[in-house]
Amino acid sequence: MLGWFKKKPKKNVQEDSAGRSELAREDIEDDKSESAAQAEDVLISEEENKSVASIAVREHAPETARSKPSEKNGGLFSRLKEQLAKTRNSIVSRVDALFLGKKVIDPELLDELEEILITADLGVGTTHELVESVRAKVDRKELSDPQVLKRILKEKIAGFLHSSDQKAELVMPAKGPFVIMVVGVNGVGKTTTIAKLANKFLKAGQNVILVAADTFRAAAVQQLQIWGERIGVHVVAQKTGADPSSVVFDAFDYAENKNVDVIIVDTAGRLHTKVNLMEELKKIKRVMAKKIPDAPHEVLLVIDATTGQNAVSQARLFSEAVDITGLALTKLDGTAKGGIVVNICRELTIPIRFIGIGEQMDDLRDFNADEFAEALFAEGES
Ligand SMILES: Nc1nc2c(ncn2[C@@H]2O[C@H](COP(=O)(O)OP(=O)(O)O)[C@@H](O)[C@H]2O)c(=O)[nH]1
Ligand SMILES: [Mg+2]
Repeated sequence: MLGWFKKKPKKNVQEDSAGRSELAREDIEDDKSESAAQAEDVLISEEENKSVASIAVREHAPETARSKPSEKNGGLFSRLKEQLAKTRNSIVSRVDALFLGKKVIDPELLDELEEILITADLGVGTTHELVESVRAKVDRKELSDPQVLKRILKEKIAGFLHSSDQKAELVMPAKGPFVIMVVGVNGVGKTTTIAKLANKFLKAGQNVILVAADTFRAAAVQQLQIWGERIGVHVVAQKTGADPSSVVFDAFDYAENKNVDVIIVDTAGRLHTKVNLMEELKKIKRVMAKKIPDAPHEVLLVIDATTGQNAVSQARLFSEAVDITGLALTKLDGTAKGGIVVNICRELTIPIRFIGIGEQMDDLRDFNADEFAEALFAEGES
């Protein structure tokens, strides 16, 4: 996802209402706007703040330097491990327990392994494939040690996580704003994810605005406005009940005049019974394209990892209506069902762009398959 922050060179002398875009990359840490600084007092600890700024700094870094583990990355990785502890325990600890006192890997043990993987929400197909590959190794007498089994599981799982890898990073348009339409059912974490995402762009020096196109609940518009104030970004909104497409239209007008780099659009997750959500989302998309031909450049579906397999059906449903281009999986910190990430990577061809691992600003992470597999199988701590 760093691609998003890399593609568009930051403007050095570009004015925006908050004066934010004119910050040179080097200045990001110490030259913050007042409102952003205020928001950080509340939301972002000093360490997190540094890591967010590192997104912008990494724009300059060569590939090799970026992939080298640093103390800062170490800190970020510990947090990832810590936040994935529930899922890790539901897989690794139970696999360990399974082998306790057992000398042979028998069919009964493999059945139990299957149950563990299903409970962690890896899905039936994924689990079956994993267990079969373990069974084959047992049959060939290549496997008797739980450590080896764990290694095989880790390798296979990492392989699945890579299956939705897509080389093509999203390219921010050279001209005009980058439009992200965020969709998903109510309560999955759309608005929160938007705030975290906006903050990332902000830290990378982009001029961001938010659009309150979830006009169906009074609280929704207000919630986005509160986030906008906290992180210091402009929110385009109309009153509750307004036509979402008209709010989007307003926002695009605003963006034209203000040199906006990124427009993030919040949408409803449920409508009044008579209005069809998917039809409404399609309409919003159509309206966007009328004003900015390639927009939306990204349709980001937010899904709540705690809903397990339901997440996969949600992804399919939304995909049919609005061509989802990326996924954000939230609440991985609160669930033992984080195995859903593996299943989604295997079942869907939509890349996971972000994972939400907590309520802090920096808890929206770029999804990295290797890092995720590593964190799932990490030993000892947290
Ligand atoms: N623990 C945790 N909570 C989250 C995460 N993302 C969102 N939430 C919480 O989920 C709830 C619903 O989020 P909201 O953004 O209002 O969902 P929306 O209805 O889709 O816009 C809020 O209480 C958020 O704080 C996450 O990654 N981890
Ligand atoms: Mg919302």
